[in-house]
Amino acid sequence: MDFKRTLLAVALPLAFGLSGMAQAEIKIKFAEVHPAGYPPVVAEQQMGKKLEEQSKGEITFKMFAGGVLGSEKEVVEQVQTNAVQMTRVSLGIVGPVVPDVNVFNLPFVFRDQAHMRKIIDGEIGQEILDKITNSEFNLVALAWMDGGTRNLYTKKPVRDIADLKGMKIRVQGNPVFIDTINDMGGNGIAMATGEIFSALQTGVIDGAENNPPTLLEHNHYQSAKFYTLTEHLILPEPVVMSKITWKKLSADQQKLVQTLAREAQMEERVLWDKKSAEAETTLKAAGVEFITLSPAQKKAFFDATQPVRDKYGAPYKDLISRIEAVQ
Ligand code: BDP
Repeated sequence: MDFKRTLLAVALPLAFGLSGMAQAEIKIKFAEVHPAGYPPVVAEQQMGKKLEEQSKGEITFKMFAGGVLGSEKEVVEQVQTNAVQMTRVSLGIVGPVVPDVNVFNLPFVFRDQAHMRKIIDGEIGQEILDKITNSEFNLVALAWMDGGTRNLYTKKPVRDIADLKGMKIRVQGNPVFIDTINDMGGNGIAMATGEIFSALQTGVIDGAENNPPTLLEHNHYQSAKFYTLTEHLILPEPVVMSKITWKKLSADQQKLVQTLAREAQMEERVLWDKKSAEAETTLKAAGVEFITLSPAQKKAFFDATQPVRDKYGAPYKDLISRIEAVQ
């Protein structure tokens, strides 16, 4: 037995342990597809800062924004294996794995953004988070980010639903969205967020659909100058943690993470409203035409997508009635 080595092995950790800074036990890498400065990114960073402070250094937090760790789908896979510990993900990506969440992915299921916020802040919002947590997904869903209202943006104007006929419109990889666009008369094509910019430029697609901050910050407006206010989707976005990390946390740490994620939910919407208004101004100044639909024209989009609500909403009739009942 090498006595000296044994002594070192015992003495070293002791020395480090006593030398001030406690070693962080939990390191959180947070992946975001959006760039720095984007509302959820800012709210998540604030959450991370509070987490580091309030856990007294037991937890560290680092943001990886701008899609550097991969597409949302790739990131979710990494969170499942704990290669990445946290992310915010669009419900579009979660739907194919946890079909219950598709209730929120149905076109026109929320009356407006205020209605959606009421739902995510209340018991239905918590139920849907729990569905994700209790699924085989290996994630713990902690809170919701507001992802605004999605509208169509295209290279040629869509002033009426008939104008959409045959247009190739990018959607997230979820059959609900493909059917939605197809039923509106377009041609839904699934691809990752990061591929949209060049697909628009090369003409692989004729348009896409998203909120004003994404249209601006992902530079899609450089090719798609017409923004038709269909308001067909209002998608909230869960903040999730790997179950592997979650189980490593003490009860107190779990509570802290949960509380701070919920605070981020409330903080983000203030940033969201500000950013949306700014994005609208900037987009208009850059030559994007915002096309408003008359109630009758908007209803045409609602009516066209009734089959989607019928098909995917059928197993969730009660839940949909409860959503509608929330004032
Ligand atoms: C944005 C969402 C983001 C999605 C993106 C998309 O915030 O999570 O990845 O849309 O459609 O609004 O790909």
